[in-house]
Amino acid sequence: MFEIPKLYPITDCQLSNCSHEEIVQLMLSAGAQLIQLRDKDASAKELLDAARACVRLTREAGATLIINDRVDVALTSGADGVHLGQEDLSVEEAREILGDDKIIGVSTHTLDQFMAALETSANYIAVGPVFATTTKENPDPVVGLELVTEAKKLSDRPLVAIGGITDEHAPAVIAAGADSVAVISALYPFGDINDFFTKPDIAGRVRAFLEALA
Ligand code: TZP
Ligand code: MG
Repeated sequence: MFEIPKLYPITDCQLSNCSHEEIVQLMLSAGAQLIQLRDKDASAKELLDAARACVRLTREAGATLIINDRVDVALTSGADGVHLGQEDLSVEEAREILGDDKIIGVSTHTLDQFMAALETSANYIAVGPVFATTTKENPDPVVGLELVTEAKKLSDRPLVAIGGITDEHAPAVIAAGADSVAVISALYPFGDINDFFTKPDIAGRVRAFLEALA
């Protein structure tokens, strides 16, 4: 079974004013072991270029890189896996393309979706949003820590919680049953796309999460 690290930071170029490569470098320097590259606006070519650069960094650091949405980019870049939503290829379709050695994660937003994901070969299952989020466009309704606890009762499959998680909340999310917390906005505290000079202290934020979860 995939030994999932407690912290699962996700890249966001808009919120950070940084390239994926810069973000990944900062996350790795702070000790992140599992990182997701997420970009809903990039073209396939842009995402592939970013993924290749980030794969070099995570390989060198012995860390794991997962690509959001794009099975083709995950395969071609040599990333460690892909993270799928309910509207992406299914886990088994992605498995056919990526093979048994790659990590496939899937997002779920209800108990029914979680139970359906248990029937697949997903290496981890995410549930959320556990708290209100402003990062995702058209987020599903907040599921609360209740779904985390319910899901954990049903299975030992690595369980990731996502949505509005801060370093203050993170220990409670793990206590509720999550094996890992996936985080976006709390890593980019001054996120402001109009300010091209301010860069958030991403390494400092990752360290704060790792300390809170230690
Ligand atoms: N899926 C459910 S909530 C969410 C995704 C991708 C966004 C999480 O971002 P944040 O900023 O940590 O709430
Ligand atoms: Mg998706």
